[in-house]
Amino acid sequence: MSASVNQTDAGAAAPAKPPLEILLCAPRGFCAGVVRAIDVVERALALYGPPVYVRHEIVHNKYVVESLKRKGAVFVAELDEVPDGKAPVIFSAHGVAKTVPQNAVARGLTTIDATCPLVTKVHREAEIHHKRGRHVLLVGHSGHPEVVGTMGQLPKGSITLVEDIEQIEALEPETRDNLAWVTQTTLSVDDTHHIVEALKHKFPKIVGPHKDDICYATTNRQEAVKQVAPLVDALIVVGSSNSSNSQRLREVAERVGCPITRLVNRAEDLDWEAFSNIRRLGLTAGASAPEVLVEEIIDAFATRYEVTVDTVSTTTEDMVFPLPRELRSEAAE
Ligand code: 10D
Ligand code: SF4
Repeated sequence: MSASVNQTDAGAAAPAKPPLEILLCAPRGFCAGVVRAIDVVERALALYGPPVYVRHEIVHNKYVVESLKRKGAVFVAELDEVPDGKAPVIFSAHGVAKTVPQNAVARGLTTIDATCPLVTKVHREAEIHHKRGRHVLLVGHSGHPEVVGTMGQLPKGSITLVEDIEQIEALEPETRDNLAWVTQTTLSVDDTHHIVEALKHKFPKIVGPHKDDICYATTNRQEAVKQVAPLVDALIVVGSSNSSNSQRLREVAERVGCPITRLVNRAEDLDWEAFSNIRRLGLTAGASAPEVLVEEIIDAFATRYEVTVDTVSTTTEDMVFPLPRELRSEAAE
């Protein structure tokens, strides 16, 4: 009797995986403000011991927030959820209205401010305009915590939110001659340019920053996506859905004509159907998304494709922000 072997199982090579070229955008992922904000929570945990309270997600990333929760951070929406006592409360990277630290101090709470210095810079700009008697127009997205924080630097009625170009036509501030504009830091560079041009056209005497208040990280990540998106069949942005800068990256890719664009938290959120016929994939990450999640996405594609990875770099970054004084090692010792 001849030995029978199942020819399909033994000897046959696994079906070849289709090739996939991944173009990694650089810069991508963590910015200096996010690194600093996460460090603030970790150092506060080391210094005070858990729990430390954090008002609002320290940065808009689910993975980051969950990891810090496991280390003892307690995230709250408002100060009234923080119990009286010695545990500190940290303000998120997006910044807070003036009333927030005032209320915390009135309650005797220990506060640590993780607001990104580039957001604080916008707060100070708004304040200076107000002191010089100017009404301020803030270009930004309604309800975003950074917008709430910036508006909350000035007394009610001294600052008006401008969300889009359509709104400008109907805009009738009390004064036309004494106006200033500032912006949220994580907007679309192109949309903001058009909005600011329209403001200058309608109010020729309006004053503002040299270009805008969009930060270096937002600008650089959008520029890298602009370079990569026209070259690929699909582009994935790693980031959470409430992250403004991450949403803008997906939008930029879509606007330059990339046929498939997705904002995903993690590999488990990929809808594989959408990526079934692609040969080239663009990959980037929002300013609050950790690199480990980019690697996770690459690994997930590597189980289905023969993956090669190339980086397209449009600029390099070396920005570092020092920790708040009270957490620097010399102060902590
Ligand atoms: O939503 P977002 O882009 O403003 O914030 P995210 O936490 O995703 O990224 C960091 C940006 C900050 C803190 C705003 F400047
Ligand atoms: Fe700061 Fe820009 Fe990062 Fe926001 S995105 S935390 S403004 S560096």
